[in-house]
Amino acid sequence: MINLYFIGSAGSGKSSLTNAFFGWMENQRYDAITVNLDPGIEKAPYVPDVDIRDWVKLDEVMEEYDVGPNGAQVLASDLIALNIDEMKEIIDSFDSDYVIFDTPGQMELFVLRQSGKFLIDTLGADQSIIGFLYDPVISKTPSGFISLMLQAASVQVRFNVPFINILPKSDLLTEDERNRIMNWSMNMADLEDEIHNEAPSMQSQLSIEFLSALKSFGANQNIIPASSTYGSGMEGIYNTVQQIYFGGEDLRRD
Ligand SMILES: Nc1nc2c(ncn2[C@@H]2O[C@H](COP(=O)(O)OP(=O)(O)OP(=O)(O)O)[C@@H](O)[C@H]2O)c(=O)[nH]1
Ligand SMILES: [Mg+2]
Repeated sequence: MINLYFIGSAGSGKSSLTNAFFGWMENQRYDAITVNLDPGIEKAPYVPDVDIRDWVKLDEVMEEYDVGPNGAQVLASDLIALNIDEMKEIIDSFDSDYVIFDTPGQMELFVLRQSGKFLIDTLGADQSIIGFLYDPVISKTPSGFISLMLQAASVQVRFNVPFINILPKSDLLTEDERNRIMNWSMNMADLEDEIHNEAPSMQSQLSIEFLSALKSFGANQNIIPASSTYGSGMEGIYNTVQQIYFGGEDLRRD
């Protein structure tokens, strides 16, 4: 069983990708289920097989604890931890090859608070993989892309499980923009050149320092362009996950 977590900033396309990737797997007759971990999700584009809202609902937390939406997000993410054992039992009962997790909109709650790490560890860190979503609009500029690389690195440090980089909503980018971003993810030297070409500033100096740290961290790893709207990139994601866990071996179809 592989646990695949889609993590990314608010609105980066996690829920849509959960839906698109699950749909693709189903089409290929692979065995997968979806788990919604977002207690505040209003309308999921898919019907989750396991839903955190069966235990914790954001609007109920707001009412019960008399807190606003942001306080409720914090509380809810801690409350999730209390229900993990029960959730694990249900997930296990599906005995599925792939479990696709849609994580909460507020990425920092899942990444930085104890509950996210506790959840991944309890459900099995040694069978987990994180798909990190790079917001396509932010990724267009060198400094934006570097900021996202830093964010990705901090998620990687936090969870310490295999990691893949995804460029979601790639249909919103021109082919040139897409190629440029894909090249940056592989060739940090090109990214550095672009920053050197900018007018020198505090920001560009910082970007270069960060890049050098990212280089020694080994952050250059190719990014997989995907579009949930057009269903593209799903095979790339699947092949990369299989490569990491099974050396490229295909799943048996049912
Ligand atoms: N053009 C395009 N739009 C997309 C794609 N995927 C998602 N979107 C749109 O982007 C917006 C956010 O998508 P979601 O899937 O809800 O993103 P999310 O990361 O789950 O959002 P939160 O859970 O609120 O943080 C929605 O309006 C989607 O319709 C895509 O591949 N292409
Ligand atoms: Mg969502």
